[in-house]
Amino acid sequence: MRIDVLTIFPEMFPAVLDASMVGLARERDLLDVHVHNLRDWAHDRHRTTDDYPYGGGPGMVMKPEPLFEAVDQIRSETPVSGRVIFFTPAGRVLDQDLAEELAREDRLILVCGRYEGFDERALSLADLELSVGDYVLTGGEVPAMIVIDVVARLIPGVLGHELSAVDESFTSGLLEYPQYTRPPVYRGMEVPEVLLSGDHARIARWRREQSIRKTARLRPDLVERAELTDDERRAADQETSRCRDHAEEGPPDE
Ligand code: 4GY
Repeated sequence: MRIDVLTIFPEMFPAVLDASMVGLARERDLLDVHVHNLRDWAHDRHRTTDDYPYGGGPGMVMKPEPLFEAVDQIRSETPVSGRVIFFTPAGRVLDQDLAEELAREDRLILVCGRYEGFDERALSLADLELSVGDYVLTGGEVPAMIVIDVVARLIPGVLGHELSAVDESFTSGLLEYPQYTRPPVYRGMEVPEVLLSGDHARIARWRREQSIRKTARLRPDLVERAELTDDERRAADQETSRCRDHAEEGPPDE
């Protein structure tokens, strides 16, 4: 996959691109990332990419011309034009399903804004307006890094992908079960006996149940959409109502 990034802060990217699985995917030529400085498409000697908002108001707005010209040129560099993504809190919220869809693309063009936002006309360049969550950041660079990170680990051939992808689809839409490593007892806290038993069928059943209960407790919204058997659904409902009861009971008296 090829990813192009358009930003006025290209220096923010090397640490994320060089480390860990993203670095490995690039070393193995499974991922090719090009970071471009939007100021290279500015029209004046100060390399200006922002301007005052029409109608007044605080802050500055990203000028449309450098964005249009940069996207046009970057798109023309390869035969596949690629999906253009603008980062904004007003966009579709990223989740694992959308990440898997993006990981199947040959090419992505990630556009990072700054200041108070984009000239509305520039947004017509976007195939997708994307949000990484319901909060406001200072720019689209961290969201772009999130997209690079989330797709890198889904590209087939990136270390560990095959194995963990199987596990993820198995637990489809549930939180991960609790994990333990040595030592078997730490500060009085014991590793659950089942994990030391060597009984793989029992371990698999325990992990599945833990995933369901944990998800019901912490993310009841995810349990509603998860694929569960009738028995599992009952266990989840039991856990959800148990938590609700505790919440309604309020803090314990003295
Ligand atoms: N949340 N998800 C987000 C964001 C900052 C002004 C446009 C988000 O994706 N982007 O908060 N972005 C703004 C800052 C220009 C981007």
